[in-house]
Amino acid sequence: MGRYITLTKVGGTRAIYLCELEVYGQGPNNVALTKPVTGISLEQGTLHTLPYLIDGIPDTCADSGPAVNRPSFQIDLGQDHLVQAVKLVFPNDCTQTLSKGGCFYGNTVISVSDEQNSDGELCVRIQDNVFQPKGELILDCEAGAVMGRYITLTKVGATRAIYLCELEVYGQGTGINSGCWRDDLRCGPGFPLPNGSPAECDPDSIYPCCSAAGWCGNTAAHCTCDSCRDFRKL
Ligand SMILES: [Ca+2]
Repeated sequence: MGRYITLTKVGGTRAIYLCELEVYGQGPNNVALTKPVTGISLEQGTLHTLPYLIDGIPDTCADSGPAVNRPSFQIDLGQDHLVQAVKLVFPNDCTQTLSKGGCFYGNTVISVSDEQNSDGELCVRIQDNVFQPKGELILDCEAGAVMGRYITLTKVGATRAIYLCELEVYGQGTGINSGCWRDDLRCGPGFPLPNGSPAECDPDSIYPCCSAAGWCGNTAAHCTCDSCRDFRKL
């Protein structure tokens, strides 16, 4: 168990020359990563920032734009999940985003539902309108876990916009995926779907290509190598 992987040539005097160091293991999966996200009651001009909510990069933030009534973000997990916890990642510099309501997260509800544009069942409520400085907030669902496909974050009764850099969701899928790709971002013949066919990569996500090693991604090693497959072109 650990976070950092170190490769060392012990006692060596020669340099290290290596083309790839891959690591395999298990950790808690953010099941919201790269999933489709929509804004409810948002202005069209701010919709382009919505993917920043689920791109896995803490420095990119989604902005719901000018004050709107009851602003919401909704993530489509693609299939039912038993959602156990969520993590909110806030902007690095709240003073730059106060005018956007960047770090105030009181009276905020995170819910799980089976239907789009529906609040569904409560996962967790942030009661007090507290100032959340830079950093993150990890919250367990109050009832332990809630089953559903759509995750909705709503500022109830708010007139301030939402400005949030990442909404991570932790839970377990049911194993049933309506698409041709897997939640663990593996792909190719070595990583089949439940029906036995090779897993693809979601062409509408930020990881649309399958590498020779069987990982969905977006670099040249995923998209343009001889044995790579770019599912946006298929
Ligand atoms: Ca982000």
